[in-house]
Amino acid sequence: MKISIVVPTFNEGGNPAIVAETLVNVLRPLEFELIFVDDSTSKESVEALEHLSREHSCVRYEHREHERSLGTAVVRGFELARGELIAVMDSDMQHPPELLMDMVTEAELGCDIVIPSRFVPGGDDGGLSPSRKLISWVARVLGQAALKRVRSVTDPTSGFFLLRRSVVENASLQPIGWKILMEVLVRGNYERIVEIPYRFQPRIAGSSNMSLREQWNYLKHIFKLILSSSEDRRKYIFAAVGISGVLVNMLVYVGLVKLHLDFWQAAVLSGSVAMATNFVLNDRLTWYDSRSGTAIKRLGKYVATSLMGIGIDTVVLSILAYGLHVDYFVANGVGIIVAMVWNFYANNYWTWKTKRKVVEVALSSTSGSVERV
Ligand SMILES: Nc1nc2c(ncn2[C@@H]2O[C@H](COP(=O)(O)OP(=O)(O)OP(=O)(O)O)[C@@H](O)[C@H]2O)c(=O)[nH]1
Ligand SMILES: [Mg+2]
Repeated sequence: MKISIVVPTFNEGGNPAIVAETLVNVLRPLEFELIFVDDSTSKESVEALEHLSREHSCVRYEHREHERSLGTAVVRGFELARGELIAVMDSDMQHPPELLMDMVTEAELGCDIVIPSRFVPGGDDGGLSPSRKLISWVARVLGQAALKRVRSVTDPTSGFFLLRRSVVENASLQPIGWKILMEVLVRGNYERIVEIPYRFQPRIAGSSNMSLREQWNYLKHIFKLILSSSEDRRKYIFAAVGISGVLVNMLVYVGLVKLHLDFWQAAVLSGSVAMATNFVLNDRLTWYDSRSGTAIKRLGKYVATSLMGIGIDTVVLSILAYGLHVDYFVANGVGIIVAMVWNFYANNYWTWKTKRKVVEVALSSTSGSVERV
C-alpha cells in the first residue's frame, strides 16, 4: 500500500461521497486506500459511509459511537492506515484533492512531512469568512509564539497534510481538539518539511463544526504541548527561575541591610546568593536532561555567562541612555531583556550543551526553495 488518506467526518451527509469519488479519480495511478473516521450522530451520515465502502473496495470507515474529537479521529486513522505515506484531509472539499499527487511527489523526493499552505506565495485562504480568518490568524500566531517547532511552518493549524509513516509511528500523540498537525509537529520524528502553496476552498455543503469550545481546547492543547516539549518548556522555566532569583535577591538584601551591612556589601552578597539559587534551580529543573561534566564546571560556566550578561546589560543601557538619549527606564528594560536572551542561549548551548535539532523547512521545488530553521 503506497498511500492511506485519513478523512475525519462528523455529520457530513453526502460530502464524503463527493470527496471519495474525486480522490478515486485523482489517485488512480497509485495504490491507495481511503479511511473515514466518523463520529457522526446522524444516521444518514453513517449510512452514506456504509454505502460508500460497499461501492468502493479502497474505502474503509470506522464509526465511533461514544467519542467525538477531530484530533483523536485522525490518530485512530493513523493506527488503521496501512500505507507508507499517510495523508489527512477534511471531508468537505475545502482541501483540493488534486494536490495529493504533488504531495506524494514531494514525499518521494525525500521530505518527511508535506504541508499545503495558504500562507506562502501562491497560496490563498479565500474560503473563510473575515471573522474566521481573524480567529485562524490569532490561533496561528499564538501557536507559533508558544512552540518552536510550530514556528518554522507557515500553516501549522492546517487540517491538510501528508507524512511518512515513520513520523508518527513511535510518537505518542495525545491531541486535544482539532489541531492535529501541531501535535505531529511537536511530537513527531522528522527532519525535512516541504510546504506547497494552495487555495483553500469554501465548504461544498453542510455547516462548520468550529465552536467556542474548540477555541478553548486549542489553548489547552498549546499548554499541554509546551509542557511536553523540552525545547519550549525550558524557556518558560528559565524565566520563572529568573523571577525567583529577583525575589531571593531582594529578601537577602533587605535582611543583610537590617543586619547593618553596607549597601554595596549587601548587594554583592545577595546577588551571589541569587546567582547560586538560580544555578541550582536551572541545573535541577530547566536543563535537568542536558547535564554533562561536573557540577562545579557547570557552575563556573554559569557564573561566567551571568557576569558577561551583566556586562552586556551595562553596554546596551549605556548606548541607549547616553548615546541615543532613550529614557533611562526603557534603556534599562531593553538591557535586561538582551542580557536574559544572552543568558538563555549561552547557558543552553555552552553551560548545559543542549543538542540542537535542526529541521529544514522548504518551499516545494516548483516554487523555489528557502531554508528556515
Ligand atoms: N471524526 C470527527 N470529525 C470531525 C469532528 N469535528 C469535525 N470533524 C471533521 O473535520 C473536518 C473539519 O471540520 P469543519 O467543520 O469542516 O471545520 P472547518 O473546516 O474549520 O470549518 P468550515 O470552514 O466552516 O468548513 C470535517 O471533515 C469535519 O467533518 C469530530 O468531532 N470527529
Ligand atoms: Mg471545513
